[in-house]
Amino acid sequence: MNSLLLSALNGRNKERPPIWFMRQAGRYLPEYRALRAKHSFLEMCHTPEIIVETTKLPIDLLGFDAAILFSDILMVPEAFGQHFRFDEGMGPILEKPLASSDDVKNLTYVPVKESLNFVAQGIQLLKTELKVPLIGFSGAPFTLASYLIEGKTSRDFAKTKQWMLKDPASFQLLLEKLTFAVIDYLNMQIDAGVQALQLFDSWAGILSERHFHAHSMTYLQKIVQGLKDPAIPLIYFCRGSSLFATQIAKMKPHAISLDWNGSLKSTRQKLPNIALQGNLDPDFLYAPKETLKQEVLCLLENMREDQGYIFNLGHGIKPDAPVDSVKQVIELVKNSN
Ligand code: 1CP
Repeated sequence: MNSLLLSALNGRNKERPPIWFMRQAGRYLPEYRALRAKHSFLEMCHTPEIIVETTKLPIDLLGFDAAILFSDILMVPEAFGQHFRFDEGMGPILEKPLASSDDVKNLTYVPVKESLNFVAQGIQLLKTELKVPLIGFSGAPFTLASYLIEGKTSRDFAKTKQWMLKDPASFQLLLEKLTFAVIDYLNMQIDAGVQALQLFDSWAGILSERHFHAHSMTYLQKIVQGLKDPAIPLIYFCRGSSLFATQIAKMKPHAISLDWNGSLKSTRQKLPNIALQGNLDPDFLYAPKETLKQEVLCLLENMREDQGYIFNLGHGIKPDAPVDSVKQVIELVKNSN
């Protein structure tokens, strides 16, 4: 069993850093696209055997040190009867986005063991097959709320922010309902056998510092406290994490996944006792080989002998990223001793 990730998450890795990429089980892989040609994205997320097959693709083909469960953050809304569609080239679409405080009051939660049991089944099957740790995940309440309100990908999150400012009570109720579901969902994944968890609060970085505390950190704290096994490490990610790292660390997740705006080295100087993950700009995967190499070596040098460092991108890999660049990065990290 490859245990580099778990050692690093516990700040005790004396070997080379482990490497995995956010969105590693996705469209940049021709083998993913071949599977996707046969099934809709939702069918893939809902079928335990396909969850297993897709999760394993980047491990078997490229040799990452950890697997992340193939699923989507927009499964949790299904537990409230809110089903997203994933149209080709459009991203997620919700038929009837939330529009009033009554819509929030009327959201009824069906426990994940009933509504999302296919995720637990996928994890149980994966456990018997993987030789690397399995990372489970959930979207964080703020980011899930923003999809439920906007109904789709947003550039400025205008509806979400306006709701948050105009009707803070129902916004808070929405975040509380989602927090309850997220805790239940992550605990189901722990029961099924994941060895680490990542919380994606992808869009919380649009908030001011005070609102980031109120609408993201408050709920991160509840989630950390609500997990049934504190030995299962939790990684927190948002765009903006390098700006908010000190605030995030106070909530005591095991690790912060950093975007590429800040430097790993200066974050480490401020925060000596938390694992750090990141933070290659995904656009470097399109750079000439030598440029990419210099950037990766620079990140590795800055974190040399750091016992709590995990190599990753600063955000998810894009659908058209060249596979050869991914292979090059993995090789550089694996030879970095
Ligand atoms: O058409 C297709 O084949 C679907 C493409 C796709 C894939 C492969 C989507 C739709 N989601 C996923 C998988 C996925 N999503 C994983 C799998 C595990 C992995 O390989 O990492 C994970 C962890 C996610 C998480 C996710 N979904 C996030 C958080 C991560 C991040 O990048 O910030 C978000 C914001 C989503 C929403 C979503 N789902 C799919 C898309 C294209 C999007 C993003 C849309 C947007 O930009 O708002």
